[in-house]
Amino acid sequence: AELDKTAAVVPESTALVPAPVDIANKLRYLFGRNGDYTVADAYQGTSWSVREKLIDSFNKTHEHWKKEDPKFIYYLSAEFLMGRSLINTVYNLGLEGEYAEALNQLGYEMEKVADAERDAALGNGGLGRLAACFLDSIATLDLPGWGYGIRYKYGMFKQALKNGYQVELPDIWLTKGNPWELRRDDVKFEVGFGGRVERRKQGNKEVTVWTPSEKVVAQAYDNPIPGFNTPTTSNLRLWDAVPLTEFDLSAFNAGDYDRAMLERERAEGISAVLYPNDSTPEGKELRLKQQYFFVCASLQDVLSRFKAVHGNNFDLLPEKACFQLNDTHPTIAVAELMRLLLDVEGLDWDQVWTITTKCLNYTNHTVMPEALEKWPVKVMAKMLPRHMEIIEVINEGWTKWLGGHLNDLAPEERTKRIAAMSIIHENPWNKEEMLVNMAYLAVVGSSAVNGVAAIHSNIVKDEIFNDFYQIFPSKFQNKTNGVTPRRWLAWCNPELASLITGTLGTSEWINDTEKLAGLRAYASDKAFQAKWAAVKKAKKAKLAELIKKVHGDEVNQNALFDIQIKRIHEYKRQYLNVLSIIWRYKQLKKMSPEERKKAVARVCVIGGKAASAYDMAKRIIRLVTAVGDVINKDPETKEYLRLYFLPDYNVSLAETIIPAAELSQHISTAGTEASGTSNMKFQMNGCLIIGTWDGANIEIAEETGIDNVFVFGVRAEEITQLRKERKNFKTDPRWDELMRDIEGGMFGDKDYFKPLVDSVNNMKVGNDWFLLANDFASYLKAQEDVDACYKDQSEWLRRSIMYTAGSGKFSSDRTIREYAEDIWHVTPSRPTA
Ligand code: GLG
Repeated sequence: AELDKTAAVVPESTALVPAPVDIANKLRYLFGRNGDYTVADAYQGTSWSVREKLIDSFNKTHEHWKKEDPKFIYYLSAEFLMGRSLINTVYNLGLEGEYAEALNQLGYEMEKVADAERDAALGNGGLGRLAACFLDSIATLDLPGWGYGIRYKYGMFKQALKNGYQVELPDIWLTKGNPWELRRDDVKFEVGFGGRVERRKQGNKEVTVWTPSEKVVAQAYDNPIPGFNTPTTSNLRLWDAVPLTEFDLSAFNAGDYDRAMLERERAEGISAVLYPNDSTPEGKELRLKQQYFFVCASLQDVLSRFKAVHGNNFDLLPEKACFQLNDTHPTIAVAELMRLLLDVEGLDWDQVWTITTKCLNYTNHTVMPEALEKWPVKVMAKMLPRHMEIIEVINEGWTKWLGGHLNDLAPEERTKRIAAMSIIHENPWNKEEMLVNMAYLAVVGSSAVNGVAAIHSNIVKDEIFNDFYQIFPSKFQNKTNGVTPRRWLAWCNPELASLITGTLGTSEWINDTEKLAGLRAYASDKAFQAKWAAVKKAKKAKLAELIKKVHGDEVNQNALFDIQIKRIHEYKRQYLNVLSIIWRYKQLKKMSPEERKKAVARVCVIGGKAASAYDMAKRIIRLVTAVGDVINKDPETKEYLRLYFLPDYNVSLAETIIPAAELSQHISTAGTEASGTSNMKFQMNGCLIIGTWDGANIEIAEETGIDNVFVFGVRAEEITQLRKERKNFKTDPRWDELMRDIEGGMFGDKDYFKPLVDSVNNMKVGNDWFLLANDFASYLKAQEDVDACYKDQSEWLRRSIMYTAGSGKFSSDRTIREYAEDIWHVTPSRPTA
């Protein structure tokens, strides 16, 4: 008999079940719980309930895109630092009222429940968080686009303090299940490594066959990304590495159980851990393996969808797909797309090169020379023999073309220039070794290359890739970073958001941050300033609560909350901040009790992780905690100055700290911080900035009004010269005094701090590469200006309002619109609600 199919039709959505009932249902049937819930249960029940609404929206969006077949942008990134999802999903989908009410009925508060979620920390810092903000904007702007990356089993390590030193603990984030992902058992691809390459005759054609010696399977997991104020829900597809067959039966039959298990471990090892290094790449083979693993799976996935619609009409590919390489990590995509089209699809070299370069674009995120990845030819030839061949052919063509193009140059000069621009070159430290320069491969293989702030993009053009820029000036662009105003203002600071909405008479600023400029009209309005101050006060109370929880100390909530949170790195100069805190402490000590009462009180907070192998950064953390131990206990001064290191800085901690900050520090040596993105988050939340003329600080100052920002220090153009002259630089007597204090053991741990002192003070050892001494005096002066301004609360509040008002440019919606128009050429495609 005919089956009655109508019986199996799913209703439009699960919206018909009231949320409290649905949450209880989820807890009963997914977790076997009947009442008596913990907060963790409430989180699980709520998330699994919200997940269904998210999937409804996801399915609708993808049905729509399938029908429309628009051009897609694929954001290839080794890192996506997503943080928590519950609040973001509920708010982006507009379900906050319904779920807050549901939780209330069950006896819970949304904020507490949300706190039970673990961060998805599949990224190190700015680069990974930028990718996450970009996905939010891509979905919000209805752009057909996906992220592609790796589903690390262990994300960024958890940082704990032991006696003031950093210790790293594994981030076991998936043990309680992950309601925000969807395993796609029907989406998996084989990825090979090693083996040999042969030419075979096929009819009258010669074909290349790569037979890998090792194969694993990439298993897809989809992470739906809800846009705000739109029915669009996009996708982040992450790959998990699994063995080819659950058990290698031949091994198993032979009784070789161990071998089968080893096979499994080796496969799973590929997606096991995120490399915890910021900026500097870890030159390990496993890292190259990870890069190839996710790039190979992602490209196969895109091509298989393309072929299902367009067959073998690959000339159409650049009109249907483009890829953004997030730093050099996914650069092997140049060779992999070539390989798939040449060897698997059988196209010709010239056609394939044209298609490949039309599809790919590259973003550079750092000027740190050690972060421009280079892989030894030997390593690449062994792991990816076919790719190495392809890169050699690309390079032959490239250098030959260069020879012709540069034929005005004198022969000797020309040879030199070609060698300098060759994708494959000698290792300058080891002439025996040849390297593949991934950044050069990315530049040659892409349509567009961009930096992430105006100053950085100029450095990209004028320094890092200047030879290339001279030949292809139009390839180079700037795309100043941005951050999502949803997570970083509206959702993490609802009090400020509602004040803004009430004042502007509309919440449209959440989608159109340029509207925040309307706040300028209120900047000097005393009544408005009072409301603004009240919000900041409430947020400061929350941070004070957190400090109490972590350190057990009550802090003066009327003090200026002064924050520096970011990865610990010498170029970011947390050390300089600590020096100024020590100086402040010493001045307070010299004052009479009466004088002290007139001083501006400060609560200083520093947070950030040091790469596990970055010795100097770990010493900096210890210096922070050691100085804090002395200052925070001093009965004479502790009302006026505190210093706390907040461990395990991550996305959700940032969501608590940033709204509470009054002053934030972005004090990298000019020309070293490509952009910075936390500076934008602080700005949105009305936090004043003390900073160098570096990265996006410059554009932030321009938008806020330069006089409202505490700018100090030397300029990027001066750095090279100052470095040459640093040996003869006459240091400030205050600097000398502080060096003697640390060296003399004022904060204990003398020997441990010696290398730190030497790195900036002993010209035979560290050379003070990041020029702390050069900026020291002007930094102290800027800090005095901060104090003076804080004493005039009305002026301080005026500036604070001007920051938020000037933050419109730094929405990632603006950034993504620029990418979409200037680089990707993708246009919005919105499903009907
Ligand atoms: C980099 C840079 C940051 C930049 C971020 C995003 O160090 O200055 O803001 O990328 O472009 N490696 C990074 O985190």
